Amino acid sequence: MEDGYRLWLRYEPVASPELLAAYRATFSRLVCEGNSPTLRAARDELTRGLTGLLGARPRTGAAGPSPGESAIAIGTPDGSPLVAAAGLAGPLAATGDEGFVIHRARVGAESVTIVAANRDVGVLYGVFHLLRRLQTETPLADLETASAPRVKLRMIDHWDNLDGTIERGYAGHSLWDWHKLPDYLSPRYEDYARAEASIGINAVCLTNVNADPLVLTAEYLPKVAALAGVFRRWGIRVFLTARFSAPIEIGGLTTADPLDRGVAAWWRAKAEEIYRHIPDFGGFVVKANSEGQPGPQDYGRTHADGANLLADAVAAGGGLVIWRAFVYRADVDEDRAKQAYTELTPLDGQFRPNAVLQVKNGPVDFQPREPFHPLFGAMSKTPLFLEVMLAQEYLGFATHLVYEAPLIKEVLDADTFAAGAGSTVARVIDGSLHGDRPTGIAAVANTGDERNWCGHPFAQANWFAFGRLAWDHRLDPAAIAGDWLRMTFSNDARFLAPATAMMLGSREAPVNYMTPLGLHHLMAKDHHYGPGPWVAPERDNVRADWTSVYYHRADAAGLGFDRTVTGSDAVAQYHSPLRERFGDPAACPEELLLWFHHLPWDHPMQSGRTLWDELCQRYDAGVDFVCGMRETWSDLAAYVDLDRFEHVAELLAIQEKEARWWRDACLLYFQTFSRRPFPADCTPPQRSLAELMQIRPSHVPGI
Ligand code: BDP
Repeated sequence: MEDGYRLWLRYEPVASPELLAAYRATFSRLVCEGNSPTLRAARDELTRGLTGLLGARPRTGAAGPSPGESAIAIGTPDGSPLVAAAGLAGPLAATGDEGFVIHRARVGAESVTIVAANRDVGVLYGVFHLLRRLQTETPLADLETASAPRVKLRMIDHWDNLDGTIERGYAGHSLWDWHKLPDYLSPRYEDYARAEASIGINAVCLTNVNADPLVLTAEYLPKVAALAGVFRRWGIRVFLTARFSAPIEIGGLTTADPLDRGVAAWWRAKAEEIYRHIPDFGGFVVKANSEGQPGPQDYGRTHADGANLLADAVAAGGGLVIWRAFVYRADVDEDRAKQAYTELTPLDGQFRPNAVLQVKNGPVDFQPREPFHPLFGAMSKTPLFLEVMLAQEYLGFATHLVYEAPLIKEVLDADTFAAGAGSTVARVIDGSLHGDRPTGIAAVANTGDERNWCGHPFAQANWFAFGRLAWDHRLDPAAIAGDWLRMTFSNDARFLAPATAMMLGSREAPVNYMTPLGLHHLMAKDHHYGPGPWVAPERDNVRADWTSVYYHRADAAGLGFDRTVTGSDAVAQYHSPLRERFGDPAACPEELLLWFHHLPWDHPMQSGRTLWDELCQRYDAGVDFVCGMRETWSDLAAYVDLDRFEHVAELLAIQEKEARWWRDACLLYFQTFSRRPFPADCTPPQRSLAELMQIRPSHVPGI
């Protein structure tokens, strides 16, 4: 049964007879000189992959070739005489610690495909690359390549709690069985690490940003060390979240003041203890003074003081502190979208070299669409990592098919204009704009212990695409979708074209049926599932910046958040020419219009429609796209195994129902302000607003 457990690493037999014959002749013998745990993982993966793809296990050993056979050799010049003799010093020089070269060479009488790297982990990545190329039926002539990652830290952040729940997790419970660790090592840990390595992920933060200090205790560190021990051979370093008040909670101190010497000594000793357990410990991820978490401001200190305290503690071990820029305060009434910039930009230049700021893609919170975070253009002296979210907290959870690569690519390609045109977010985070520094990109995981890892079969594509973009942000979302579909389902062109089109359009669909034209934060309170445009401070007894009305500002005059100079002036946080472009309703991209402007209901749109009519049209377009996905998918039954076909079909039916729920709730609610009829071509809502406001789902996952 195809249950999705194998992800994109299925290694099904190559379907094309010609390619199969060519691959068989080329990869009949496997040579692996060297014997580290990582090299063994690479060798075993290649054996497994070739056996599945070619239907025969490659021969191993030093025996010479039989006529018509050729070999594949993997290794480093230091560990493998064969690789050293292949004369790859030139191309290898450009591939760094993690890159690789795949090259066809003659060695003596034999033609050998060589997967070479400077370090064993590069060999592992090269093997996965080669297997992907074979899975996607690449002609032999196109296999030659040299590749190196563009950012150093490619990280998955788990928001997993020690009790097994996952904050914003929609695919079951945590993969980490803390109770049975360190003695029982679930085989799934290895499968997880393999999957991460296959897409180039080299760092994993195990624990929730809303952190429990327990993970830093003597009871838990051996458990962490056991996981790190499994992950190490797959090139993965482990990070932990650090609760800022841990010195009080588990250290018995009376303060966590970052300038207190006792506190600094405590963190240093704690870091030393961690490094005794995990010599390659990556460092700490920290959420501080945000949404009720403790932090340096509790002692009148700055975020830099806090980050530097922890950075000094892990410096000796070669660790990093990843300080999250997702900070905003309950006691400040500045536009929430502005607060991180206001607080953090004055600190540029004050962070230790091993402290980085991790910035969400947009200034509010992983909404279906946001403009890029203005911090990316404003901290030239501080290394910035990009944080995106794979778990679909604001994208329909694991029930909606939403391919996120276009969203991630949109922010990577966004031009900050920090140093003139071409200063893209990608160039900020890969170090090419501001010079050598730690570089990285992180994603909030969408995995859990459900059999298929991510809940929705298509949610696996987001995990896959993130890894690929983290390795090379220039890749095209369509090409990544194509690879994933081929590896996960089928190489048949009749399947690939419609399925790729469906995936590519699936990002704009929730933007339209949830929050079109720059609207944002319209979801239900707390669990964030389903629409709640009516959520308001008094009505729901919640702070203003956690409500919908704070963000959409609907009134009789119009809709949207005025962030121009007449409003919160958030546009001023962007460089010219963006601040002028965003600040002018005639120049602002329509997809961000209501993010930056409060506009009359009859504001003329590019289509010639009024704002109200356009809003109705966009909500309808979102629903229509989901209906179209259902039709497309039903036409693809012949190419997909029944289990996964039906699973996706049923989830798409839920998605359609929920897209209608979003559209009807939002349009009926906004109509109470616009007081305009639905345009003739808009599908009239089936239920009343009162009825829709009554829907309060219980036990929603992931809180
Ligand atoms: C929000 C989530 C919340 C997280 C927070 C964060 O709703 O659960 O703790 O982000 O990133 O999206 O810290």
